[in-house]
Amino acid sequence: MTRLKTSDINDISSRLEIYNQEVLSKTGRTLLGIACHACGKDEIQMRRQIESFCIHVVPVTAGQGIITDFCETVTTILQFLGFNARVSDLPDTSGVALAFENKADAIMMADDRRFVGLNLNTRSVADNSEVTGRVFAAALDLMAKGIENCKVLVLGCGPVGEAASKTLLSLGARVSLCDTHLLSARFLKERLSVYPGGNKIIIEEDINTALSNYGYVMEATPSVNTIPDEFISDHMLVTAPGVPLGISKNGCQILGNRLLHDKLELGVAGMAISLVL
Ligand code: PYL
Repeated sequence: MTRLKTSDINDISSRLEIYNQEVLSKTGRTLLGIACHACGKDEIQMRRQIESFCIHVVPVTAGQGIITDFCETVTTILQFLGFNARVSDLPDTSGVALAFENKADAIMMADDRRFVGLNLNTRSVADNSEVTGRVFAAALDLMAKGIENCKVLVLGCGPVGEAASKTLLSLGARVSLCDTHLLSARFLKERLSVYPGGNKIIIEEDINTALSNYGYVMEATPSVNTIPDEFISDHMLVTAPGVPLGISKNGCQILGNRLLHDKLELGVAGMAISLVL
């Protein structure tokens, strides 16, 4: 997993309204709407519940330590969605204890391995990688106005690509996998074979050849330039949860409204909604 830098996230809070409108124009739903779509929850009902849902975002000093603006940005995204969210006054163990003592409904926190949401009442865990794959797959379904029976190329067979593939299969898409490590693609195909449609998964061994044959792409790799400009076709739709973005600035210009990418917003929205019963 790529560790975010402050420079990756320090403009998110100030651009949330603009980004929400951008997401709405690309998918027909807002950040909240996509998160609800991904979690199979009713948006109207969620709006009623989230105002009283208290989330403490707890800084974690372990490992490489705190990323300046990370907890503040997560909290601002949650508040934008309507949650009663705050950054904990204390980090680590003390912050977790404070959340329980203040009867918070949930905690969000991240070390160098995992970024999770924890529902303190139900004990449910929302993992950022899993949820991010799910919400970006849901977003692709919305952008495509229904992904059922469509061929989708999933680039990157890590935790995000795996979650995205499971969601795409559940939506009836025809999933193909591609990874620089062929074994990763083979192992994921094996794990997905138990899901409906999983036994029809194709492994694409050459990404550039593959890109010319797919109109729908999920870019879930931690690499840059995964999708070279010359392989972007004029009807391609791309959702890209991968950090850093695997498409060049020029590639982003070419794709325009046909590309959806962010580094925290959709994943945080999906985590929070998945924590609310
Ligand atoms: C959650 C992000 C998405 C991509 N990479 C993940 C990452 O950067 N993880 C590390 C997060 C560390 C947060 C730090 C803090 O400020 O509390 N422990």
